[in-house]
Amino acid sequence: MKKLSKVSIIVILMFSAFSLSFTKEVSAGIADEKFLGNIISHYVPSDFGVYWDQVTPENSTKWGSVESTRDNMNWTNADTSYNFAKSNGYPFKFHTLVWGSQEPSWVSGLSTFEQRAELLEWIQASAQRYGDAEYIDVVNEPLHAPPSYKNAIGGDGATGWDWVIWSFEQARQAFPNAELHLNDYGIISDPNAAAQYIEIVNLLNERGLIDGIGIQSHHFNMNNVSVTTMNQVLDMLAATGVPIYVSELDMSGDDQTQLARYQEKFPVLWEHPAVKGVTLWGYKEGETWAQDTHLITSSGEERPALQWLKQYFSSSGETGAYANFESGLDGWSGTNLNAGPWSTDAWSSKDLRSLQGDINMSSGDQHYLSKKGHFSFAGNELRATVKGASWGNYGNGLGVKLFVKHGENYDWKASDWQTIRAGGEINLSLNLSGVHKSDIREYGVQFIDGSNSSGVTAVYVDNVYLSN
Ligand SMILES: [Ca+2]
Ligand SMILES: [Ca+2]
Repeated sequence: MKKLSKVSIIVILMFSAFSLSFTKEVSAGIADEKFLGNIISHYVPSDFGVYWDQVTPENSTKWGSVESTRDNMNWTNADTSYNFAKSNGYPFKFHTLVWGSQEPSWVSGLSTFEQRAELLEWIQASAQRYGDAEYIDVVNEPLHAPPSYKNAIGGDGATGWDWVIWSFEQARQAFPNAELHLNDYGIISDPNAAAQYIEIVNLLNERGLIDGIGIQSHHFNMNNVSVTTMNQVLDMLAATGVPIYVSELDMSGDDQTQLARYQEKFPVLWEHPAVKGVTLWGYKEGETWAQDTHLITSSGEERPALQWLKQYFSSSGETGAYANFESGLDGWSGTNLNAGPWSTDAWSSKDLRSLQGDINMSSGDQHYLSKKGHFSFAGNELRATVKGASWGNYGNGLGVKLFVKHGENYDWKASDWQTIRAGGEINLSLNLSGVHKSDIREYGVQFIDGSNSSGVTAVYVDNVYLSN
């Protein structure tokens, strides 16, 4: 077993109940130090621990919720979340100290002197009560919702973000044992916004004040974002060296639309090596903030996206690359295909389905079935089973190779050529020595058409996994 974080070890020691990420931490290398969390509102759902192993209060640790009347603190719902997290060994994120929305209505009318004093009271009272929180959202939405009292705590200043730096300095003193996060929306879908966000991250990082970059990743940013943009943004954020936390994930749609979105996009977030945890923003119908983002219906049924998520966590294997194509493309795509790719029941080497792409053969032409993104492999060998359909003219045979592209220069490593004839099937393996396994950019199967080949055939890939 790979090294586990302190939190993971505590979770393993304390629990016999299974949660998605608990299972993943025990059985799957890619999840060693990641959590899959959710929010708690005013009560703890009885099935929370079945699915989630990190807690963020939805509203109850916002300043306006706690201190709606000046100097009269109401911690009831915050305590519910915190006590549940602590008694179950789940990391707790305090959300949030400084934010221009949902601040107490009485703050904006105070003098700057009083604003600053009240904010310090709020930070210190929070730290006194929740000093053992693992994570603190120190400043929420700096790009979108600066607080009314911004000028009381440094304003823009010489750096342009003096008020954010001041907030993190206060938080570091008040919560010396917590990881301090910045949090905002509109990042995952917008490289320009990410670049602006990174300016703040770098100012904090130069001062040793930031431990995590929070990206909210709500449905209005996630539903239609491309995987290419997601990977671009994640790589930009990762280049700061500060870990990334997906902090408020939701995706909406009818059952099939939501499922497709989760299948395509969740693995991009989860499998990125810089992403250390994912928190979803609600899961029960009627209790999420936005329509059609729920994962469990009001009658208690798991929607397809949640069923898929469970399968993804239970089957993604020991090592970080796994595709069985039983419920979709598993994030794979095709290059130079005649049609596809799609999940098919026409052939399989494991379970019932595989990935199929149709290719038009012409001597020397190349085709690919692969997964692009940013991945971390824990195994020493990549394996897959490949088959060609019985139709089409294979000429002198279809060449097949397993390949990876790794590192920022997308260095190429591939297995030796194997050749298959029409209807042929073969197991491929690729030794990963010399490969930057924590920085995989693409992996899959390359097909090269044999001399004298012609016509359309189908190629299939199944049972992709890493082995030691
Ligand atoms: Ca006060
Ligand atoms: Ca399969």
